[in-house]
Amino acid sequence: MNQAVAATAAAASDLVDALATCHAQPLWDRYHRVTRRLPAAADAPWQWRWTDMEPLIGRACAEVSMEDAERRVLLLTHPAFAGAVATTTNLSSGLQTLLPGEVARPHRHALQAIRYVMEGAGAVTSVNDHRCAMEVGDLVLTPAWTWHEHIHPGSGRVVWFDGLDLPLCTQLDSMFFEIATPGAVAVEALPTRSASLRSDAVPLAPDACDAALAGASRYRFSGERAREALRRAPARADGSRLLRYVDGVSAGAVLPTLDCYLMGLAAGQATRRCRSTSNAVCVVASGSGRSVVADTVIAWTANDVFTLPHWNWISHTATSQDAVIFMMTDRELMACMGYLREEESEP
Ligand code: 1HN
Repeated sequence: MNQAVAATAAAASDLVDALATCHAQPLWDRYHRVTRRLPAAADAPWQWRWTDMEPLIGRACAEVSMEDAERRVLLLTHPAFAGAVATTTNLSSGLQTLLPGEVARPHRHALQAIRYVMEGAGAVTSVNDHRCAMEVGDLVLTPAWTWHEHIHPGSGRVVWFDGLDLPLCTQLDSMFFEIATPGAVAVEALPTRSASLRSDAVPLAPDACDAALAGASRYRFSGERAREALRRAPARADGSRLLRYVDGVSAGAVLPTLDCYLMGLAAGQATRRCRSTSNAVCVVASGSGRSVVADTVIAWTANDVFTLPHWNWISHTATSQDAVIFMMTDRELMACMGYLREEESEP
């Protein structure tokens, strides 16, 4: 190093130190670290196999009573997030179980949540006192600040997938939580504002969209209707079919932060590779297959849960007939923020 360069470097470091005493930093020496050229998800794609989780659900039912648990949920927490309740960026999820006769008392929170039923029937989620039946394949919405309670007057265990925007809400420090007291007043959720269109997906409205914007029909999508709509949906160029669950009024995403889809795959035909700045958690509704996520291959079967972290090239292939995947994404959130970027590779 010549003398002039050394003097400049010393002055620069002196300036950095002086800035630091005032809790300031130079942008010029760290510009490319601050403005990265590409997203790089912290989490690798991950899978929670039903064969691993099912025995743990059995143990939780035997060892944890609803007297001791606000909710009997096994949280699916990715190791990359160091113990935080996150399944992938912006999204958390869990497997919740209710036994016959049990009640998970009413509460409400700032979190937006969805419930996708994986096993059983006969349970009910009350959303602001509107009773939504829960059977395999049903989707129930519990929008931010709606009272919700889970009860099981039926028989047999009911297991469902809980999906929430917990990492986002935590990051924004916008969490509120309340337990219901008798006479608690309910506030119905506002319709969503739709930012992102999806011309390749068939929209699936809730069970009914009544004018008063209330009632269980607004918060529930029956699995039977979804399956039927998926069968009728036109196949895309790669043979797959895509349904988008939509808000009954806006026809946009079901919730401001959670955007849900049902995808049917044609056996043996790989879907077109695509990548997106949005993240997804997938629940295998039926069948089996494999998904290639960047360099990782995930072999999946019914009730497995796996993630599609953002900005990885993704393709799915069914190895059985009737392979259907439920997907919870943050696509609408990203679109609202102006951060949604999506690409498809040539076929
Ligand atoms: C929650 O309130 C429920 O209300 C389910 O059923 C899962 C995961 C994290 C935080 C709150 C529920 C949850 C949750």
